[in-house]
Amino acid sequence: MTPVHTLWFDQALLPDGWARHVRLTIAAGRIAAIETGVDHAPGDERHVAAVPGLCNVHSHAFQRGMAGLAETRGPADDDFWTWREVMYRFLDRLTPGDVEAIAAQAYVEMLEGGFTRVGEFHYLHHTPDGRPYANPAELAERVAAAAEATGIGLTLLPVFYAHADFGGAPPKPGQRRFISDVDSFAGLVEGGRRAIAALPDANLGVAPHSLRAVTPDELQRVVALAPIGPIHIHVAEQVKEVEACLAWSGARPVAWLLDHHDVDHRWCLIHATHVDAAEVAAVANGGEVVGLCTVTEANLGDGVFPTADYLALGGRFGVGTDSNIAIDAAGELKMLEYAQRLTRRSRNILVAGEGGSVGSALFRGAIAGGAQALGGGHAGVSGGPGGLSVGAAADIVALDTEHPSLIGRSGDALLDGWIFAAAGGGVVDCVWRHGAKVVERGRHRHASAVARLYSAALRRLLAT
Ligand code: NGQ
Ligand code: ZN
Repeated sequence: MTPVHTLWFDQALLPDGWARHVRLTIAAGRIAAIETGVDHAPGDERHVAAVPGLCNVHSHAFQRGMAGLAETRGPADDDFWTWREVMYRFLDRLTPGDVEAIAAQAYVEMLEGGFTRVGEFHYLHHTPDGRPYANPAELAERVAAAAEATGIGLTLLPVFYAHADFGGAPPKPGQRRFISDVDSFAGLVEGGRRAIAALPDANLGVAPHSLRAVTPDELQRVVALAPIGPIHIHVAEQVKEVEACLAWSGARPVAWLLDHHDVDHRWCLIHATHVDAAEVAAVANGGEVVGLCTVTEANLGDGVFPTADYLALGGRFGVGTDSNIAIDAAGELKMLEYAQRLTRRSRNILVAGEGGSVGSALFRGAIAGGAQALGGGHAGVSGGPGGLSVGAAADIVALDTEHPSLIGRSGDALLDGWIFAAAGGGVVDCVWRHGAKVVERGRHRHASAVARLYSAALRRLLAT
């Protein structure tokens, strides 16, 4: 029998805007009906304010285990590339059990913060000595197990990684756990498909790691392995990367990609940080999404994407927690606006028109772009509309309107209070994922068990 239940909210953010007295009927994990302007009925579970769960378009779950461990200064100037060395040393020793325990902790934190789906950009494929596991998709299965245990929606993005730099440079020893050729990668994609088969509304795409890590020929063949799923790629995160791409091809990375591929709505350009005005316009006028991970981009000293110019041209974006240095959905949206305020020395930038709420514009933008980038909410089809709509997965966040930063507010002001004024969290009250309540009073139902496994893994890893 299909379980059916009803949730009633005093107010809820629907695709057309805030509505009052909203009843959602949930059946088999999906929103079967939406009524507005109705009284609650016996049997309705009642809450005050509902918003759709956000999509986290870009995560490397295992990096949660090294959060805060790369904040001491090295012998010379530190940058993205010295951080990457620290990251490579950390991942060197991870076992499959570690990968699962760390991912589960990361996913619990994502759900507790209001993310209900994650795009896992999964590139840790092999054993510590760089050989495939007996089951080549072992680590994808660990990621899927973490998603299953925590309930988060999973868009698995197996990563193709073959080279250390533009021009097909051979991989470095620190990259040995990532490396495939296109044929063995096709096996990883198939293994990924099997790994997620039992998960509700999981989705599968492919992720060529970056233009550095693939040759043009490999990129063509990897993209062809995902005829319908999302395609994610790191692009133009570092100035050095832009310069290397110019030296190699005469074009900047984003321009090169747009020139050589039919970059459509299935593509998500992660960290399109360093783009010139022509690239901004071309991406905004195309169908793709940019994946902005501003907390990580700040942490790694990447630079600032010209978000205001891009949005003014109608560009679409999703947000991601990437390195998982701090897993905080509202914090990602806040940093997006604050980076613009700091560089432009003005306020209330990423919203069009007088009277517009910045928090609401950011939240709704991230809902739409995130759904497009990860798909899955609508029967595994990339590009679903997202949000609380009939047929969508019941991925719902109830806000604690008694939080000091939300008191006395309604509608968009709740989003502004959450995003800008509620440092330290505490705003997310309940989260339903695929219709199941996985977070209550801000706490995931398996938080303690997941934390125990995480803590055992971390103690062992940090002791060695
Ligand atoms: C990653 N992370 O794959 O984890 C990358 C670093 C690289 C970010 N770009 C490695 N934030 O890009 O080579
Ligand atoms: Zn990344």
